[in-house]
Amino acid sequence: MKTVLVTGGLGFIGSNFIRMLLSEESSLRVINLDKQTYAGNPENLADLECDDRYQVVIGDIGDEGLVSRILDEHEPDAVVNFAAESHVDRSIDGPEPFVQTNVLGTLRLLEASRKFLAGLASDKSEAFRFLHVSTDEVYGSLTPEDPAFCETTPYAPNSPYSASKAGADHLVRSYFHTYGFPVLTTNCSNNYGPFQFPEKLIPLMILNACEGKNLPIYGDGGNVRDWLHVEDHCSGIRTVLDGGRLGETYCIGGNSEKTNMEIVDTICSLLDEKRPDKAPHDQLKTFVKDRPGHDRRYAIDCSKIKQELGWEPRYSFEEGIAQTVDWYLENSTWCENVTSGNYQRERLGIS
Ligand code: NAD
Ligand code: TDX
Repeated sequence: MKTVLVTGGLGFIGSNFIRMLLSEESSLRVINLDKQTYAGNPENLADLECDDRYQVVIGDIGDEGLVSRILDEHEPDAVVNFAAESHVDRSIDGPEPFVQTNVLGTLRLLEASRKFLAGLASDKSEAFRFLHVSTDEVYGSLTPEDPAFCETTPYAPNSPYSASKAGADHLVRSYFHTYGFPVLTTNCSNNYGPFQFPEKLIPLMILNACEGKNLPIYGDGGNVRDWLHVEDHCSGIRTVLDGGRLGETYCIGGNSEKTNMEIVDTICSLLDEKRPDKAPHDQLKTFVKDRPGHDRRYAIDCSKIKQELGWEPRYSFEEGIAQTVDWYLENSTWCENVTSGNYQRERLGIS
């Protein structure tokens, strides 16, 4: 039986990844190390509570002693690192936790994993992989005419969030070149889909629109992101874990560039169909002050992962966004527990 240590698996993408792994392979065990910050929600994996192939450990990737104990006890075949502070606006309000977790935490996770690998028998150590999940934001911002980001685009991070992710990516790279440590890195575009915390654009707009609240659009609404359904991101990570070349980075994207205004308009039209009593939802659109240092455009050229490993996104944006709106409408208990803060009651010791 293979074992994977996933970090940050109570968050949006990590929880989708764990569910995908366990549904695809019966002979797999997953250990989920998660600090359970505000972004870590145990309800994201409530369906796995009784699955004895799944175990969660509440703790910090920056706690090297804890990470070493988990590695020694479970002897995983791979580590997949999702754990991070992930929201750009929060990084502008307070950069320090981003450096703590994204840079220092990643370093400690790397260091514990490197020491663990050194003690493994050669057959097991040859198969071991450390996959680091990163973002396209490390490449900076594009003009409308620029070609899309690819693996050779120079790093030019513009926010404390992207700077901290860039720092982590460089450390991961250095472990391959310095120690021969078997790393893989993925740099992905904006994700959307079930279980995303409603501080990010798409779930925020869906939930605000349902509640008749304003839909805050930063600046002129013309900023462009390349949207990828979370299940496609997870299948891309799986593909790289299984077949990626050691030390390489792989860009993952959705071939789906949209302005923020297009995203909000699409969500409003879908809600007009599904909740006609509250139409037109687009009357809630409100222009607000722009995000400082707001990157204008991101786009990913994912031809490397397609050509080398045969990966392509399965969802069109139209299918994915309709499925996502339906998911938020159908999962009102999850949404209420997140918006009320109830999902944190156990963590905060409130009965
Ligand atoms: P998220 O904020 O939803 O989840 C992050 C998870 O990490 C949470 O469960 C949190 O409790 C946990 N965590 C935070 N600090 C930790 C620590 N010190 N130790 C252990 N666990 C910790 O984030 P997400 O959107 O699921 O993103 C996951 C990863 O994917 C991140 O590394 C992010 O940079 C990257 N990424 C995200 C996107 C996106 O669009 N969301 C796109 C590309 C890459
Ligand atoms: O209320 C809002 N209004 C608005 O106009 C919010 C929350 C966002 N926006 C804009 C800012 C961005 O141009 O929407 C766009 C998307 O914003 P976010 O959802 O905050 O995502 P972004 O800043 O693009 O970063 C996301 O994608 C890359 C994730 O949060 C990162 O973790 C990932 O690395």
